[in-house]
Amino acid sequence: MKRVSLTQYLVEQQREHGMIPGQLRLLIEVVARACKRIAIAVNKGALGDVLGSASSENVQGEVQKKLDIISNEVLIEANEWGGHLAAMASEEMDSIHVVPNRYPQGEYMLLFDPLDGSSNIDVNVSIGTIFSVLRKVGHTRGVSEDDFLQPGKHQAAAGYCIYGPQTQLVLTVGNGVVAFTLDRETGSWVLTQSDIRIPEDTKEFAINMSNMRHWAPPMRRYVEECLAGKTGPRGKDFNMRWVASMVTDVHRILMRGGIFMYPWDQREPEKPGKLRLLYEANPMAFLVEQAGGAATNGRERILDVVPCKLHERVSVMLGSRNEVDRVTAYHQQTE
Ligand code: AHM
Ligand code: MG
Repeated sequence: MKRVSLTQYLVEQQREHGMIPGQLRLLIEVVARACKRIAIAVNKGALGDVLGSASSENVQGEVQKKLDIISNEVLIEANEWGGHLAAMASEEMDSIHVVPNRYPQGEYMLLFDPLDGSSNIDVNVSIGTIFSVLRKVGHTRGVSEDDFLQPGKHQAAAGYCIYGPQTQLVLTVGNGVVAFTLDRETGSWVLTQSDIRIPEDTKEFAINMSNMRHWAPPMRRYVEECLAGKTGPRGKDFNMRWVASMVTDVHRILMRGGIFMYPWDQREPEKPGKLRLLYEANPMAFLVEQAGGAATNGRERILDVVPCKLHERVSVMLGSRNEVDRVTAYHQQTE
């Protein structure tokens, strides 16, 4: 089998489709390299003294795990000197990290959740790094938080790295979705899947069912109909999966279809949902759409949502198109 490396894939995309300017190619390669370092730390586990909590909280008031902090630092250190970035934003940082003056400023902005699914770190279940790339618009000098508040449809690239039985990088530059597997012996990312497609129909849903009594009526209706099985209105039996690592749950959907939902919950009525728009929902929505699926917040396409703040939250419904359309229609009917 001819092995295609990440570098070769990016060079060919640049040559054949003009999709990837040089700075963006460098950016993606640097992120992939940083993910390799995170994978090494994740794999060491207790042997590397990386498990457990640090004694700090992030801006969302969540206790940070040691690996959350390590992964955040790895991504920042790897990315700040290359000249491809103007600034970075992360789930683990209150405000943006502007590239220091001693380095040249590039035209891109990188957003990430350095280690998503933190609750799974200490129990040895798959976790991941999610990233999104935006271009700085306008030619004004400097960069501010406002530059990051762009709808997801403007992303130049997005992807995630999953630290599971295999370490894989799943990527879109707006020309379909591809996956690379890390070859540990050679240290290189090898293309293992191209043109990933999500089937339009599915019999599998993913949601944290323990919150069912707190959901809005359209959400309960959708899941109750799935649970009713063959003799219910859907006329088929559904299976359920919930890893509680968004990267892992979305990866499963990209590999074999399904619908993933993290809806609004009446316990915190002012919050639209748990997941963050800019570095969780947007990159996943871009990947899912590029694979032929759909992604909404129950009312509108996630990629159309115009953010008001950096750590904005959003309801998420994504995956197989016909199921996402159905649950979105249920929400729209009650407006
Ligand atoms: P995190 O960014 O703090 O890890 O939280 C996000 C995670 C997602 O990966 C996952 O889909 C969700 O939280 C799980 O939530 P719950 O614990 O309510 O099932
Ligand atoms: Mg997260």
